[in-house]
Formats: sequence, C-alpha cells, structure tokens
Amino acid sequence: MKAEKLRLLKEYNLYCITAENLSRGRSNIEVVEKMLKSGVKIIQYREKKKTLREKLLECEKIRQMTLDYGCIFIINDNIEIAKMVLADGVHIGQDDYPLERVRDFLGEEYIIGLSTHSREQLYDAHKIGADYIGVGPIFKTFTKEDVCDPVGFEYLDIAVKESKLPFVTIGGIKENNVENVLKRGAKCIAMVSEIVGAEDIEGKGRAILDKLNNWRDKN
Ligand code: TZP
Ligand code: MG
Repeated sequence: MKAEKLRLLKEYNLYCITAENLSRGRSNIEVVEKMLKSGVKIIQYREKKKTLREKLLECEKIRQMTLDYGCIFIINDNIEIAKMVLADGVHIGQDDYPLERVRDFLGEEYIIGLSTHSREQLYDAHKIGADYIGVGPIFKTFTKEDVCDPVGFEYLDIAVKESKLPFVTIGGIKENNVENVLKRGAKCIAMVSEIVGAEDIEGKGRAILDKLNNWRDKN
C-alpha cells in the first residue's frame, strides 16, 4: 500500500496546497473539488486558522473526495486529524513534533514529509526516516507567515544532486517561472497561491499540469 503511494508521489509532478485566506472567498472544499477536477493527484490540506473541530470535519470530506479521485491526501501539521480521517500522510516542519515521534504515532503506513532548507536538514531527513522532503522556499513568498529567507537555487541544486528521497520544490513558484525550476532538475512542484488564488482554479491546474507533463515528456 505505502510502496504504491510512494511510487505515485514520485510520478506526479504537481503538489497542490490549500489556503482558504487566498482563495477569493471560496471554501477549502470548493477549492479541493476544483483541484481534483483539474486532474491534480497530490493535495495537502494546510489550514492555520480554524478550530480542530472545523479542520477535522473538512478533512473528513476531503478524505472521501480524494479517495473518489485516486488522489494522495496529505495533512499539514495535524497528525491526530491525519490518523482520525485515515489520510495518506502528513507534512511537518522543522519546528513541529520530531519526525521519529510522528512515526511512532502514525506507524509505517503513513507518508511523512519534512520541510528542509539546508544540506544539513536534508541529510538529517534521510537519517530520521522521512518519506519525502520539501525543498524551499525557492523564491520570495507571501503565503507563509513564519517563512525563512528564500534558499534560492543553491539549495535546490544540492537537493537535485544529493537527495535520495523524492522531494517537492516549493515557494513562490508560478506558471510563469516554473520552467526555471524545472531546468535546475526539480520534478515535483508545490504551489499554493498560484492555484488557490486563480480565478479559474480548474483551468489553472490543467494548464500547469500540461506544462509539467510536456516538460517531463521532452526531458
Ligand atoms: N512552505 C515553504 S514556502 C510555502 C510553504 C507552505 C508557501 C508557498 O506558497 P506559494 O504561494 O506557492 O509561494
Ligand atoms: Mg508545520
């Protein structure tokens, strides 16, 4: 089961993350529905403002929706909710619970992703058993409040050469600059504001997927 999910995680090249505050008045559920219709196959629920109860109820719905579309469902931060709704995995940052504890809590079947910002964190992620890592922020982003300075291409180049784990490249990536990131060797791209903030989320998702798939087919 997990091996198959990890295979999909390596194969898919667009990783979409929710952000209701940037979604032009549309709910997380509406946004996820549009992402799914566009063909996106990895969705992360990221919600910093709501109560645990509200988050749980949304994640229950999204779990069912993602199952219906064969989409991988990752939850940011809330490892308890991930367990309660049987999500596919969680994504944690350097200041969240230590990964080893999250692994103890969730077990081997769950995918655990860890944000990294340096070579040291990359090697640490391999050692402590991350299933994939986040690499970024590549460019300046206004989406995340407590974000560190952009790591630029310097750390991306290190990840491309040295990571044995699948990685997701994130931070300020848009339809019009994604090619620069692909040229450095990134394969899976995470986007927040570019997709949730688009007037036509479905159209935007499809356009970016086409771009990423064309790139992969040519390279
Ligand atoms: N982690 C590192 S940068 C970032 C997160 C969640 C936000 C990226 O958002 P955007 O809108 O794609 O720049
Ligand atoms: Mg976090």
